[in-house]
Amino acid sequence: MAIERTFSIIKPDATDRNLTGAINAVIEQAGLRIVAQKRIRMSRAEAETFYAVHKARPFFGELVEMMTSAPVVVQVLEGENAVAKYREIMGATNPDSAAPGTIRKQFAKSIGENSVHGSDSVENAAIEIAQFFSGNEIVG
Ligand code: RTP
Ligand code: MG
Repeated sequence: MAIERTFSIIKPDATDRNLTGAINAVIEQAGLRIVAQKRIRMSRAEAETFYAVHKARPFFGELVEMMTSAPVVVQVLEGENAVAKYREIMGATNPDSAAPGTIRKQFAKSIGENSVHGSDSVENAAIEIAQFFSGNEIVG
């Protein structure tokens, strides 16, 4: 099994409800290690860059508004198959479709306010990590 790193965001709807610790407990219980973490207020430019792939989608404006509306916690998670494992414990984008026990099933409010982000590939994880962390902030 490959040891990977993935990029995670605890989104505004979750920080707003004081759920950082509860979500981190799910992450750690799944065997993923939080090797970097900081609480930031995402700027509009950062959110637009981060979600640039969704620029043409009808929900893009709403998504940028949401991501900049309150603090987020950005994280690097490390472990075996970290990218796929985190997507699995996050659950489906829409919490109504998410499997029982997943973060989104337990905590998400809606398809937009869905509590967490996780990278969808090892390649994108590296790009996303580099957007928010310098190498010396990640301690494996
Ligand atoms: P993420 O990128 O945040 O980890 O989520 P994901 O892969 O499960 O979903 P994706 O399709 O990449 O969508 C990115 C985020 O955009 C918001 N969204 N809103 N209103 C809507 O129909 C809608 N669809 C997506 C969500 O916050 C989603 O996580
Ligand atoms: Mg995505």
